[in-house]
Amino acid sequence: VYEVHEIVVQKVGHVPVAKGDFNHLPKKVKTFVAHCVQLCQPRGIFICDGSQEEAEEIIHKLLERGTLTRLTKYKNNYLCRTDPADVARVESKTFIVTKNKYDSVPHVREGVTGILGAWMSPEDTKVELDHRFPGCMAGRMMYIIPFSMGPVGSPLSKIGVQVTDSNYVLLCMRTMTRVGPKVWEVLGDGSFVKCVHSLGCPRPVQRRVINHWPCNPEKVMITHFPEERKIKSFGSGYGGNSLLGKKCFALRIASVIARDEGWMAEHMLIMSVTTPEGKEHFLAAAFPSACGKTNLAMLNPSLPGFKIQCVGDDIAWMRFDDKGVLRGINPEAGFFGVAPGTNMKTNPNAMLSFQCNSIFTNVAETADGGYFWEGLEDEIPKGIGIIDWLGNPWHPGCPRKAAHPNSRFTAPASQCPIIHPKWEDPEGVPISAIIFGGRRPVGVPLVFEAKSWAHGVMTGACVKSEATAAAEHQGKNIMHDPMAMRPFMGYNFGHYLQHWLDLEKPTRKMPKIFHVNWFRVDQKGKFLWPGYGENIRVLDWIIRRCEGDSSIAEETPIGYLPKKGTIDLSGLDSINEEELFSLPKHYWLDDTRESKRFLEDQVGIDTPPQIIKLLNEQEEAFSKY
Ligand code: SAT
Ligand code: MN
Repeated sequence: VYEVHEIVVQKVGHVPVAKGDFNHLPKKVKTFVAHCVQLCQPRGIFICDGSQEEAEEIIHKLLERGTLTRLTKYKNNYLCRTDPADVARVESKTFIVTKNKYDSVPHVREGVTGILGAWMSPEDTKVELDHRFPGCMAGRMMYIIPFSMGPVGSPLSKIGVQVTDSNYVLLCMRTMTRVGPKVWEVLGDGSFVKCVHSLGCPRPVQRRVINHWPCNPEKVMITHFPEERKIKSFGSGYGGNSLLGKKCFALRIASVIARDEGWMAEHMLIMSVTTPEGKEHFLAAAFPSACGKTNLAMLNPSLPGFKIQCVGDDIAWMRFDDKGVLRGINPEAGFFGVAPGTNMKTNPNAMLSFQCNSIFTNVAETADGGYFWEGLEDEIPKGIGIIDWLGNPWHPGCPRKAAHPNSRFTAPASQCPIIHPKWEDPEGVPISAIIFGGRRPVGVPLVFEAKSWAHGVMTGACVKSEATAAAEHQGKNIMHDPMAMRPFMGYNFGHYLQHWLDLEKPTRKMPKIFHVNWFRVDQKGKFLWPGYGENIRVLDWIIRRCEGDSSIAEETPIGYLPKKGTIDLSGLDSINEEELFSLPKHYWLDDTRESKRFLEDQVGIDTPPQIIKLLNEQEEAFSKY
């Protein structure tokens, strides 16, 4: 309920303010909003206050229109089916815009297509955006969302303001970030990241709206202006394309801010492990999208006496404090996790996080008003009717997938039963180790430890993984995904590697760096490692290394590997340790040369010489291995 006189009196240009008080916004925000209004021509302006009533109002509207369906089995859970043409991040239409091309992307070898970010010139971008944004919100409400990445007011946090014409996006932003008037207070005259998002579907619509999900797949374009700390995203309402606080701000723009200010914005979970002796360690881990970060962050340990707590499942902002300790925060406030595969066995803590107040996008629905996806077969009533993510009847054994492989749950992090009591600590938590990983069916052992910080940076630069459904890529090919940041780089990847190398200082306690691979298979294609809760056995070894146990590791050309018998395998049968930890000489010779070629092709003269030197040493070591 808003005051009637405001509707009548307050206008920005010709556009009425439907909710909120425009005059009380910080000056820079007013200028920004006025510019967006003039450009996008919405029918009204809705200044969000983050309140519960506001959420109810938005949910009501979305239910009425049919974008959301209530999942009656739970309290305040909703299902959303998107246009099937808008289901994942669109990497091919994602650009970084800077005056100088090589601020954004490395010197790629002639004739090779760069994969570490795509640059567009300011001139070309202007032409593209001028074809899209003018009048793009006609007939739609423009929501103004003040949000904080990280606890509101924390010295490690940053503020953004997103305008969007999607109330689904507003609803998700409320879960994924911290939205509310307190943000205006903290912001004051300060600067903020400007986030402009439109579905690209002005009314009257030109394109048939499918599933009550307006979007414009043919014209999707996601542009980042790191120099202006600005993001403009058009045409998609899904995930990383539209929740601009997430990958666009917290990774692409923040990595540039981090470079300038001497910290790190990374695609990493943060978790704590408390050992049976009661010692707690915080770990940060980077895996490509849809490789099990959420599962690891909320691991349910199979070994007795261990306790896991979750700080974040996707993004870490980390900074060395004045004592030289690396401190990390989770800039997000919610989980946007992959649904398929999640069940009470693989990730009970995630399951318990989304029993209420959550949104499920592109999952299937059971006849009793529950969610369903691949992996929940044993957790739904036998024989119950199922409607798939496209709205068609579905039954077990049906060749089609019930849920889209990139279907997601959006849940408040505070609802996670093992959320760490310090997850909102403005100081962040001290990071003991950084872990890289990917889906590597052959050659790569379960775990190894880098020989030094620089060697760990090289290890991160060589991360590869099987493609997943998180973006538009097809098939199961192995893709390079250095530092798990390939789709999220905000600046020249060579400069980024140099930034990592430069973080090492004698006064700093550099975290140890590890690489893990839960996905190695045997000759028959069977996984060699059970994964999930059993991964605690690997974390246990990692922690003992962090505590300085030198008796459990032996040096190899790729780093330190566990000595035989030093990973606790008690209670597990038929683990083929030999195969799980083998370092096939020819595989690694090829792999090392391939990694070098990758850097030569993709990063060229921007590659820090130290990284090449370490790879040369590795190659030489394997040739004698
Ligand atoms: O769509 S998102 O980018 O938010 C999810 C992911 O790919 O990790
Ligand atoms: Mn991610």
